Amino acid sequence: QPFRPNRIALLGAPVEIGASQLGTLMGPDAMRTAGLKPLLEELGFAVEDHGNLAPPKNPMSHDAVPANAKHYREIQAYVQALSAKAHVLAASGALPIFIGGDHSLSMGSVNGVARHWHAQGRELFVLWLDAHADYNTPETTITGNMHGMSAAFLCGEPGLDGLLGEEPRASITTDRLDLFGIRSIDKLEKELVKQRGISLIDMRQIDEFGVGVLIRRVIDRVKARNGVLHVSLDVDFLDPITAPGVGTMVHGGATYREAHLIMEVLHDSGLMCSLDVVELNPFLDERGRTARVMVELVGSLFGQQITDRPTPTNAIIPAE
Ligand code: EXY
Ligand code: MN
Ligand code: MN
Ligand code: MN
Repeated sequence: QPFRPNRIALLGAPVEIGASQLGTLMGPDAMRTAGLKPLLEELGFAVEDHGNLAPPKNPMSHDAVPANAKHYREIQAYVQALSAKAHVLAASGALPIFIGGDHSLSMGSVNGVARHWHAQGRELFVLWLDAHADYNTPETTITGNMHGMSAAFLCGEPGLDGLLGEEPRASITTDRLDLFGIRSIDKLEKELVKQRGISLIDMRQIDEFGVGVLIRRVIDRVKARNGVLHVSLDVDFLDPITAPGVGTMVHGGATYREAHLIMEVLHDSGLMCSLDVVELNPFLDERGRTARVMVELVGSLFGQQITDRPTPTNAIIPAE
């Protein structure tokens, strides 16, 4: 059954050390400046802004620092605090929007949300809208940047086993992750994704079949298992022409309309239970243009539209 709360909980997670290029620290406030809260209120939601998460200075940690995971201790503090907070927000019945901050934050946000929904007996699926698979582990990574390891961690891959400390690890199974918009993947990462049989939609499939057909397939899979959907939206999913304010630019991304269509169809589905908007880097942005685009996309995800929907489900969808 659809999940349509009328309350939204905003939480900034201004982490930037999971990436090489600093600046996502300013992401949450840029989204606020771009008018996120009033736009959601205009759409009829009660919006609680919980400010920006400040992680504890010295986290409880008994594990050894793994090799090839840069700034592990600081990210560990963030992820543990964020997982706990995400669990509380999800349990409050509001729809949490986690504003980054680099993509390492999703190891905390998704874990906390998954803990809540799995306790409700619902399977949490994750739609990873990104130019990258973020499926590296400390063993496979080339850069050591933890924002490239988030999806792998969430699927229970080894190498960061002590990251959550006392926080229970609510891994999702690999058949509940949809990598969507991929156009940059590392050699070992690609082998691991293939070996796990993870659903990966790359830009070529988007060009050949169109996002409308492909996003409906993701929705049908979630619906078929009465699941709920966490959307993890990385700014670099979009083409750099549309979204230049990002540290890991890759040419040939989703157009402004392709991104909006995905949001609009997701809105119609009523499956979304939580959202990350990550990797917005105001330091690299052009007069707030990217922050504004991301706020507009969130508007489409929460029901901003010209004519009432949903499109009749008899829309033509090719066989699997
Ligand atoms: N695959 C590269 C790495 O692991 O460092 C690039 C990852 C970019 C991650 C950004 C958040 O999507
Ligand atoms: Mn990412
Ligand atoms: Mn990315
Ligand atoms: Mn295209």
